[in-house]
Amino acid sequence: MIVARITTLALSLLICAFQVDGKLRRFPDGFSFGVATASYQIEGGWNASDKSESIWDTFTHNSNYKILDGSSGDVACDSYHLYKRDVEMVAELGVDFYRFSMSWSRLMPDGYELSKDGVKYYNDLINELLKHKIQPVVTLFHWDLPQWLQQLGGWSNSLTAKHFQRYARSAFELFGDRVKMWLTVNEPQVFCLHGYGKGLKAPGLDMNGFAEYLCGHTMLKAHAKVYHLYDQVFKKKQKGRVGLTLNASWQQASSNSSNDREAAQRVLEFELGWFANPIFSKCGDYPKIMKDRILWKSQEQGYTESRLPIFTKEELEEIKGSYDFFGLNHYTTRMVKEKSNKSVASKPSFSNDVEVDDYFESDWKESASVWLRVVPWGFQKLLNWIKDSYDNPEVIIFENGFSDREGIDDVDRVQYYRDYLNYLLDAIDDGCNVSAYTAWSLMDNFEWNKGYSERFGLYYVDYNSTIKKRTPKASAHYFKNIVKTKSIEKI
Ligand code: GBH
Repeated sequence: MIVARITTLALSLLICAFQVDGKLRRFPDGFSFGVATASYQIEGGWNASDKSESIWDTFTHNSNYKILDGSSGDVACDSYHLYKRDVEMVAELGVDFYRFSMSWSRLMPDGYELSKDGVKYYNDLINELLKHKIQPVVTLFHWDLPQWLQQLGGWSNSLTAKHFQRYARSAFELFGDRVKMWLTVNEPQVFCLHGYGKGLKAPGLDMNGFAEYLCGHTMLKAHAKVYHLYDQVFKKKQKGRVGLTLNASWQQASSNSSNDREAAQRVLEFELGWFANPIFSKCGDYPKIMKDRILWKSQEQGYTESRLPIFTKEELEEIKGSYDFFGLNHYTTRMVKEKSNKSVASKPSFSNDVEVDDYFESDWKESASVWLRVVPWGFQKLLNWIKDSYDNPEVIIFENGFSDREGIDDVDRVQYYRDYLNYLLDAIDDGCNVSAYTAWSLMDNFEWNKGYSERFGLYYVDYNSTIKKRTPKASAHYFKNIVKTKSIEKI
């Protein structure tokens, strides 16, 4: 331990020395920094007080589904009890805001009545943050849907949008005097595709080619309803902002041929455009390429209608423009080329609807996650694509980070942040309107299907200790310095 401490110290001194020598680049005035977590990944207390079960409780407790290390978020980082230590860490980092999510089933166990203890927990957390002058940024839905709602079809039932609105209204009423930034949903594309299409994540439905589109349809409607609710009822008094955060990798065409470039564009439209186009584009609605392809494939497969649902005119209008900023989660890049032997699959699927071949370049540095390679230049390209596709909206980065299996000497994470933040600054130089940056994650936590085997934290969590001891890694010292100086060494 002592040796580890000394190495960290040496490492942070080295980082500082490097910064003094190297050329420094400054972040724009007013640029802010934060760190992020999500309820199911850190809280534990899965059955504390009157909390009801969420789909992640059900999913992890059912051995038919696979969490790599057989673990669950039952205890996780125990933030339900240790939130004061979490806030202390956020304060140590000196960041402007802390992005966390609320557990719907903790706050409103049956969807109607509030839980006293649930309300108290989030009040305590918010007040503790404000005591340290840290702004709370709240995600209302980061994947842990109440199980009773799943019983009714979850996000494939459009009535879930109404339930979501009721939950959001309570959150605004309870906490809106102190919370000034709200995210309705986190990464609807991943949630719907993995949870309803591929069956990899909770609720574990593998109704590929259908249910992910139903899920996304309801989520877009739910997001817009909550946006307008805030806008009409709360905004004037509470003066906060509402948006959502979308995931996107950069998709690099493997050649300059029009086939490969179209293939890369298609993936961007299916991954990011699926949710961004209805909200952020001038015309609204799903991207044309999605509507055309899914209709065409559906017909070829013998369906009378498209497997992609259709919005009414009113819905389109309600969804279009339902944002105060563009939230983005970004980690990595893929190479894309046109599929060599295209075919209409008899069994529909999202990936057959997109239909490309993709791969990583072999010299892209690996992380602990198979899906995450270090490709910092992709960040700049993606931000420019967003600028050009959606008329240069204000972008807030709500997640960016690196996974390893290391302890506190996380040199690769330090490098990842250094390189990605440099390309972020390049994007700002290109004219991209990025106003804030959030590191994922404050600390190691329950990494969904990978359990505790992959670590994303700036703080190391010792899961074997009863107090789930948190220790700053080299990257925490490094990030703290960036926040403090508002600058970073040029690479
Ligand atoms: C985010 O998703 C989540 O918002 C956050 O909760 C999570 O902890 C963090 O990233 C790190 O993963 O199983 O090989 O098919 C990031 C986007 C998309 C990354 C789905 C993992 C699964 C790839 N995620 N992807 S695979």
